[in-house]
Amino acid sequence: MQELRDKYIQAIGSAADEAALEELRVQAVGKKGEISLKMRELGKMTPEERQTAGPALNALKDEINSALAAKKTALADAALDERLQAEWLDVTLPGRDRRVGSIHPVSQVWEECTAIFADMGFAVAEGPQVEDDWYNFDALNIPGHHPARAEMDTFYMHRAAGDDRPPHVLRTHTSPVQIRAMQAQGAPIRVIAPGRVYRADYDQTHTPMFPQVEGLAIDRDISMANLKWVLEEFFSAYFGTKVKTRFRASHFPFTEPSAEVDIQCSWEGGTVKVGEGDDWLEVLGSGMVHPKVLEAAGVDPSQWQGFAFGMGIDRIAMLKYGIPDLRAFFDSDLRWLRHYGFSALQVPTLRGGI
Ligand code: 2NL
Repeated sequence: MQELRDKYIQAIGSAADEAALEELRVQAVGKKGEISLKMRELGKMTPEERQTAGPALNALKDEINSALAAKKTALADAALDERLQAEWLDVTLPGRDRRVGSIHPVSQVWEECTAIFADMGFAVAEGPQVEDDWYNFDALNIPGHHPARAEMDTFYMHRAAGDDRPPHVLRTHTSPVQIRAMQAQGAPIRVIAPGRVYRADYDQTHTPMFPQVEGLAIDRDISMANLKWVLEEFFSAYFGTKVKTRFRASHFPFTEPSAEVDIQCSWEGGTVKVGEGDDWLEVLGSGMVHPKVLEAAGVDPSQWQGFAFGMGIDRIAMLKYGIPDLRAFFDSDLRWLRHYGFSALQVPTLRGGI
């Protein structure tokens, strides 16, 4: 009996896990376990033998059962301790740095413009940034000898010796996109062409790449009056307040007549406010598309007419968000973006609201 006890107490003490413990329980006190079998043998004993063996077996059974229960608790505690060791968390550690990013203000303004013009029925057209000089100049009524070609400070692509294809340029405006759109879909057409344009010009107010949006509406009887309405509607939606426009006669080779467009503003304490006051700020060029341009794009000028306009996006982004220096757009430091109130989670919405 003592041997039996020692065997089980020792085995229970060194059981590695609950499964081993269960196996021991079955072996010792299970229905066909060693102790149960011994209890069954009590019947064959003499009353005297039974009197000592009975209580001893019962006591052994109790002892083993409580050893099993104690070991089970010890195993569970050990398992919990192990988890607590492995899964601890130091809540006093500083948080991990989050990567921060933001949609560039120019991209946001592009989105805003796209949304506002979309409301007025304009689709977005896109095209190559490296253009054939026919699309960038000739189709726009700017022939080879025209001073505008020189004025535009064009970047020409390198040509290998013997390559006699027509010159390619970095587009100086997004007008070629609209020429391509007219060739592809003909008239009537209403598109805007947002995109990067390039001119070899670099100083306080010019960067060699700048973002532009051009617009084009061609139909049977589109007029300058429609142009004025579309632009006032656009600026009012973009700045979130009624904005008057002023047209001044101008000249572009691709429009006739041509007009420079100013928006109403006030100048006070060195800051510009759009949509109030008696001052004017030049923001875009526009006009009625020249018949030669329509013809070059495959649109019959005796049947169709319309307006076009072009504006720099950096200018109107600076005006809306109070950014004083063009160079901020090319800064990779996010602090200035935060300073002007741009954050990663702000997404442009319709009608100029942020
Ligand atoms: C400016 C002036 C302008 C256009 C762009 C245009 C496009 C086609 C036909 C005719 Cl396809 N015109 N675009 C017209 C007038 C002015 O831009 O100062 N932009 C910054």
